[in-house]
Amino acid sequence: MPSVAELSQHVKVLHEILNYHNHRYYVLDDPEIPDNEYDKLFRQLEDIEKDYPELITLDSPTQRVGGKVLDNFEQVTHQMPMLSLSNAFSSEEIEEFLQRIDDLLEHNEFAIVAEPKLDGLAISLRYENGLLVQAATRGDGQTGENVTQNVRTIQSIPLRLRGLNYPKILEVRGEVFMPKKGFTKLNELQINKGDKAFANPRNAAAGCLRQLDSKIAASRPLDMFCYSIGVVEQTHPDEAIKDSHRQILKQLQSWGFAVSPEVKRLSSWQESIEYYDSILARRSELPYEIDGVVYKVDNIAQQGKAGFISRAPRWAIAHKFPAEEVMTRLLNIDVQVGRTGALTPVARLEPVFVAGVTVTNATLHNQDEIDRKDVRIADMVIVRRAGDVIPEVVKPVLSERPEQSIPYSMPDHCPICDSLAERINDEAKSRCTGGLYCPAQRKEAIKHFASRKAMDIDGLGDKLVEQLVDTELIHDISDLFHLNDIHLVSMERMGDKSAENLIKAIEKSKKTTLARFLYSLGIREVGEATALSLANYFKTLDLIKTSQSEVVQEVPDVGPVVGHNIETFFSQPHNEEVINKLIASGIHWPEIIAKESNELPLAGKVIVLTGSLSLLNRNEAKARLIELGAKVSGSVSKKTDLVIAGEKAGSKLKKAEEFNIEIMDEAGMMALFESN
Ligand code: D41
Repeated sequence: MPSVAELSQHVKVLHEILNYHNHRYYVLDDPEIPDNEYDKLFRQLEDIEKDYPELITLDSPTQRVGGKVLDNFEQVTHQMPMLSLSNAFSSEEIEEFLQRIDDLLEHNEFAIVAEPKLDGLAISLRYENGLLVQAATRGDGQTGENVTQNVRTIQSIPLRLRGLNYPKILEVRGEVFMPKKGFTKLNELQINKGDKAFANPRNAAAGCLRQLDSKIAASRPLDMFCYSIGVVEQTHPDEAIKDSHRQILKQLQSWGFAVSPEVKRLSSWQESIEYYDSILARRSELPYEIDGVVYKVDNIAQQGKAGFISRAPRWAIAHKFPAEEVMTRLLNIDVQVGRTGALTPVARLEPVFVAGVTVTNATLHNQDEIDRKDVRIADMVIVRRAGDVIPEVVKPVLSERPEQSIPYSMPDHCPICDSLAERINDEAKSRCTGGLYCPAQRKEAIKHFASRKAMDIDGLGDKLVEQLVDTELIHDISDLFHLNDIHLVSMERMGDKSAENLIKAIEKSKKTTLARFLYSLGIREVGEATALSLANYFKTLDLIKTSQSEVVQEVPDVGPVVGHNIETFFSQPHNEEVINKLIASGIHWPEIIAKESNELPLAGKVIVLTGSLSLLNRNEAKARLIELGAKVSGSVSKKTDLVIAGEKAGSKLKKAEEFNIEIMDEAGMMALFESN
């Protein structure tokens, strides 16, 4: 056990750290560490203060809710303070919350209303005689900043209340936020201008509200959902303001405010947990960032009965989601070599739990990205994983940067084969120039060749390919067909049975299609769809091999780059040799019978694909339609014969309806492919 003197020292250190981050977060709008890291430190201090109340000082960060206000904006004292929300991090804490309310309300029945917790900024709007006269940030709850000019530019906020039955004075409270799409666009603009990107939509929204030039603020996509009211002065006593939270929200909507579409009435703990789970499951689909859900007692009289503790109502609580941003150590940067020689820097991280999974690696993309973020080996970094998105390193925490740290540079030689690595034609990535001399590139080429959509060799996993190349049992893809079970059983984790199965799978893969074979060769930019178009157009490998780029470009969807790649690939003697060996070992495919184009089932039909498909990707669908004789067009016109509409189809589908064009869903398209 530490002594009280030691604890007192520790409390001082915590004050300093928390004050530093508080200032970054509240005053500068530029937090350095994720909220949950801050919360952890804050809880640590709270815990000590709970056990040793004598250590609580007036300047403790726990004794104030919020921070100082910058003096570039006029200060506004809230006539009615803006309360804060207590947080819960588990379903048990929600159970306790509901139990507490049940006690406070003396076991009378009560309803709970749930809504998502938007990750934006709380704000108060003041309307006098129906006109917006002032908008103020929450600040510390007592005093905020006058941001009226900027708020007036938010389209979803009424400058005059709709209808007539509004009070003489009305304060509306809610959350200002930046939708995800607008955020992405804004950051693209920032980067193109050479300005710093915002770390997340919340910071971007804060930056906009704090913008001294309201013209700049006007160009930025802010939005607001309202969730409560402050001061209300009635004109007539019979205009009674509504007596439940839900009625207030309805009333606010009628006055022209946006309210979350996810608001829901709940009647049990079970239902609140279901609500939490369902919103969490949809988190990444929602067009704005949320960091939890909020539960509130619906009835206003019951809210009054439950009362407050310090500055937070006892009738409301936020159930927070697991953090999407966490802090961890960047242990090292490894460089991976891809099939085409592209070098990709990969961050090796101290394992960290983020948004529900443990993350140990994150791509750093390329040198420019590393420079832009200035991430260095041994930095503490912020790692973000939103929804199913691949984890990414957001930025380093500069105040924790080790001394003597140096900027990171990608190696100028391939880390695997030591060939020169070059950046050509403004490409973002540098490439190993070793070609098939480079074992890494060969391994990737073989993995690609064997993959499901290529030759589909079952049982030839990545680890096995690596062993086979490392032990020099195989050198290129053609050697796969000379493997025997004696070779195979000498590999790690390879028994007689699996060796036998693999040999069978290799044998079976020899019977393939021209499209698969072309795809499996790994020609740059020749994906499945292009391979299928090439096969259907030329029908024989010989024709493809001998065609010049200009001829290849006659194939639908083949441009000069792909044309060039194909011509160059087949002009290399090494590739010619490998292909000959493959054919000699028995790879074959059925002849593609040349159908007269007007005999094809979709001959001459103009088809438009729209919306998102779930069973095929867009290019595959397109290639198969073309194969059946259709012309695939990008826009709907009177000449369109058929529109295939996937999920969330928008304006093209509408236009098709207007023009009375035949519409088919994805299932219909699949049935069409099936029957042909
Ligand atoms: O979406 C939110 N961030 C949100 C914040 C919400 N949906 N409801 C809230 N309700 C309140 C009370 C219960 C105090 C009226 C809040 C906040 N407060 C809040 N936001 C920032 C501090 C407090």
